[in-house]
Amino acid sequence: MKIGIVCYPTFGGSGVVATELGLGLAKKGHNVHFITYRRPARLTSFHENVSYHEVGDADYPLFEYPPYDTKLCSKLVDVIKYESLDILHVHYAIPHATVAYLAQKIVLQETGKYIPFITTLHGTDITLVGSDSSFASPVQFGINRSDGITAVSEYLKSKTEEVFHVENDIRVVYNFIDFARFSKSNKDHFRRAIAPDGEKIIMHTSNFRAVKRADDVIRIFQKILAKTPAKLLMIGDGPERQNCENLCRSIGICNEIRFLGKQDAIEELLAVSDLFILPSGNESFGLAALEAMACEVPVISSNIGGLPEVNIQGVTGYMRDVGDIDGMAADALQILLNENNLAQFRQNALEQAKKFSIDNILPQYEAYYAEILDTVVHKPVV
Ligand code: GMT
Repeated sequence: MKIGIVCYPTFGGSGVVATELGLGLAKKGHNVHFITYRRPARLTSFHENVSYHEVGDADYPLFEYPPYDTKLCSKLVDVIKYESLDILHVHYAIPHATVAYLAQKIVLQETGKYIPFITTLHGTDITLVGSDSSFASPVQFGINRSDGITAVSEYLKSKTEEVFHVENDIRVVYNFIDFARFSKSNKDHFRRAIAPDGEKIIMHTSNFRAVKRADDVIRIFQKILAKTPAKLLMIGDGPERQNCENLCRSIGICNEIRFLGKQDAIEELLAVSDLFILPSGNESFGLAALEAMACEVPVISSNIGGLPEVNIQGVTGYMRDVGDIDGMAADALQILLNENNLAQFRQNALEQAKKFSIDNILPQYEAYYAEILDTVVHKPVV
């Protein structure tokens, strides 16, 4: 199949899922074309069957707000026509679903060919931004005009159906993990550098948006630190990072916390971590938690959104209500203070992560593409 993938190129979850999906499909012999405004963060080298089409700037003095949607649409039309795509898969509804619809209509008018598009809903496109009334109409329209819709958890499917009037079935296809990359490796030299006196290593990764509640991580860590020697790795960057740095300075625990910024090889840091904390105010799936579990790191998380579909209470970690810092700290200590307990949680985390192996999930996307292409053959073109 010739597949066009539209995504945000950032370190955020939707971009990671889109890129790993494209690379996985290319490995299986499909031709994959990534279309976005910057090289996707996880597309770091040459891959057979993979092309990248950059959407350029719409730079003209008249444009106080450069019309990215129009530039993207124009690039989509070009790639669909000249690379003879079979199907388009757009990740994150805003603005990709409506832009794909427009491109589809332009190509149909210019060539008579109907190219179906699938929209994958990732989370904040529905929960935060999509339900903001100023975005709602185009998002609902884009969802309903998609030839196929997927959501990354049962929670997100229900939430979308609750917030929008959805005319078609939404297929749940979970986030996935590639064990060829995410599995525990021996990085003892990292452990010695980070925690020279055998301290426990706790980790958080995110884009430091307010929804991630990264400041809760620091407060939970402060309580852990009161009971056992530990180090905290804060990975990623974003709007709340400075506040988090200020918080750890004001409570005087900076020597135990390292802000490492954006990192490419997260798996090497997970390899030396004992616990992962994700106290988000909302999370449609929680890919970061799955990556941790694949590397045998138990998870302390909130019990919100799709997290209960990933983190199993008392088995792979623990969950608490959003903002329950005391509860999360107590659960963390419950795991960390007993080596046998920690070993069991590590093993359980790995077993649970295996359910989301790329080998199980990628064929679900391939089957869905085939199903949509088949439907389109039998659908009257309008
Ligand atoms: O976590 C973010 O805010 C980034 C966001 C994105 O779309 O880039 O992530 C969302 O998509 C991920 C991949 O499907 C999910 O694993 C995350 O749970 C989801 N984030 C939220 O719902 C907050």
